[in-house]
Amino acid sequence: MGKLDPFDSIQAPCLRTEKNAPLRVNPEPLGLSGSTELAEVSGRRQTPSLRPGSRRVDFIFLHVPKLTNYYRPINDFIWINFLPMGLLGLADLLQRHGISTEVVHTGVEWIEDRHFSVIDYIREKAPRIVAIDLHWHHQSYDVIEVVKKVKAAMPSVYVLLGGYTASFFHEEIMNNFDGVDGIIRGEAEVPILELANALSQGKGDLFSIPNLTWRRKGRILINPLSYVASEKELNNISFTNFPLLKNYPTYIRYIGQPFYVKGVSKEKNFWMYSLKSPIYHLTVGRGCPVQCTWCGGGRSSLETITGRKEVTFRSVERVLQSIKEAVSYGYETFHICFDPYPQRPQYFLDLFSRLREEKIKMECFFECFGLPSIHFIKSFKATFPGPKSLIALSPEVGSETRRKIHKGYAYSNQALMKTLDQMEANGVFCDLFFTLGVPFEKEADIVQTIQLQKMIRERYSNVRGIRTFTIEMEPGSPWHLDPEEYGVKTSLHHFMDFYHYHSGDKSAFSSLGYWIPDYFGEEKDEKGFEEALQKIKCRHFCFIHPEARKSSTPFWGRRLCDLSSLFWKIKGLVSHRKP
Ligand code: B12
Ligand code: SF4
Repeated sequence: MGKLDPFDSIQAPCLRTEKNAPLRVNPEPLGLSGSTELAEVSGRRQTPSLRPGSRRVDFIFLHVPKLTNYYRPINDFIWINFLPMGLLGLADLLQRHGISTEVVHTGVEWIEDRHFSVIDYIREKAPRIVAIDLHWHHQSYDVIEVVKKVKAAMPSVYVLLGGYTASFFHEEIMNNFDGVDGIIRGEAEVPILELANALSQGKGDLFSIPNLTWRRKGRILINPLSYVASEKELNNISFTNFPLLKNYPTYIRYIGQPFYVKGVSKEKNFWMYSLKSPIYHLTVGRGCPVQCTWCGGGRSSLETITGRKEVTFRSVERVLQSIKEAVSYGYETFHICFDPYPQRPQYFLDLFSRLREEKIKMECFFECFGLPSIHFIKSFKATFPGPKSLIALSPEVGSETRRKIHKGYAYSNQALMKTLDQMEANGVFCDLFFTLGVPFEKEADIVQTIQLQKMIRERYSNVRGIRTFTIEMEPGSPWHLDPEEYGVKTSLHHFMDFYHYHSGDKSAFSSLGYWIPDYFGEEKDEKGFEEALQKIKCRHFCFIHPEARKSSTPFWGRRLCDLSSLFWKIKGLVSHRKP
């Protein structure tokens, strides 16, 4: 810890006088990010047991998904079921430093026991800190409701939030919800450890804790955003201490999609809606060097939200170790959504070569941020020859002009075809992702997307799925920061807008949070825009398929949607007749 007189460090210009006005605290002069050493991690460890005879824990992480959602083909569902990929790393870090820690996923608990009370559970465990991730904006309402309940039941518990959405709206959240004691913005390893240590020592002054927004005598204080994990620190984090997560076998086996259909059992969710292979989200590194217009995690958004200015990779050996550990917990496929330099694949060539050397047999779902090189394609095939492995490409739209505006790593349709040819020639399966309803797009552009999809479907037998999703308004993305520049209208500016927006059963599959006034020329509001887009989506882009790995043509997709809807209606009638 730096030896700093905390009171010297308040920046004068930010000393606003009104109550609740935030104070910004000066950067720690000694270089804070190195002040707490993250202990070395070696191999797979057993979870240290709690104090003998004690059922207490010091620290509870809660993951609270959005519990109420509706979409016609799947009826009611739970959304945002994946933990933030860094969350188990935080829990493990605390546990390793002698702070007994547990992670509770309220969605998993709902699956296991419909009567589970998170408040009773926390009361029984009597932690000093309850930390809730508010990473995805969809969680906004549900997380705050849990905050209110925890604070009402246990006023002395320190309630902490973190994750991208909490980070972006930190000041507004603290101003509006007294129950939130602190928010760690951006990356949290060193800050969370320092905070947990400070609170356990009864320290009230938290000036030296990086990235923390906190309360002191009725004021909100904003410490500098000075901690971003270095390569060394990322290498010292263990992301696979699953036993810290309550009911982790259920998480590993049954949380295979961000959505979980409420009306059927976990086994049926697995068989009907998942990819039927437990999928591990592998942390390869952090950061993105480009900025897509819709993304709240591109270069400039990350700099604002987390202070990260560059891309950092974990070492190949550490990633390999995570993979081995994930396999030992029953994962069969790993998902990589980190591809900062698509045309410079050396890191992945090295990683794949080590996987081959170690004879690790897993499937891989790789989301390419641009187009993969031929070396990557060949190496991918050699490493993942299995039937479930694939490379996902996201051309997003058929129009090259629109693609160039919106996508960080844009490419021409010709380059896309060439890549698909190479993938087909090497026997690599592919999933394609598209969107519609983006700024500057016109109805005529949609025709280009339809034609491109049709051509790909006819030409490439290795393309297993073509899926089209609408995009949502993401906090901190370029459209969100400057909707006018993009000709977009939105009601989602502030945290409170997201909070109210997500208090109903709006579904991420059909609600966008914005509308574009001159897109069709007739629609006058968000609802009209969404309905018009949904009609086009159903008619030209429906992809639902009885086999979650595959996608249908729109004609068969619509038939399945009608059938599913009938199924839910009958199921509803039958269950209502039950005494
Ligand atoms: C990899 C990734 C995925 C992966 C893995 C997700 C996962 N399990 O975390 C997959 C593909 C599965 C995915 C899915 C989705 N994603 Co995503 N994803 C990303 C991506 C590309 C990288 C994320 C990353 O690097 N994380 C690493 C870091 C830094 O975060 P972290 O380690 O998990 O957490 C750190 C901090 O956030 C913080 N923290 C996290 N939790 C907590 C809790 C507490 C208490 C504290 C104190 C701190 C804290 O500390 C951690 C360690 O330092 C980002 C874009 C980007 N470049 O950032 C989008 C992004 C995060 N995803 C986004 C979205 C919208 C989604 C989906 C909703 C998309 C969809 N419609 O399906 C789903 C949601 C899935 C779910 N939860 O069920 C948005 C989120 C925007 C927002 N603010 O809401 C982003 C920003 C992209 C975008 N389009 O804008 N995603
Ligand atoms: S490539 Fe685009 S969508 Fe992907 S993380 Fe970077 S900015 Fe976001």
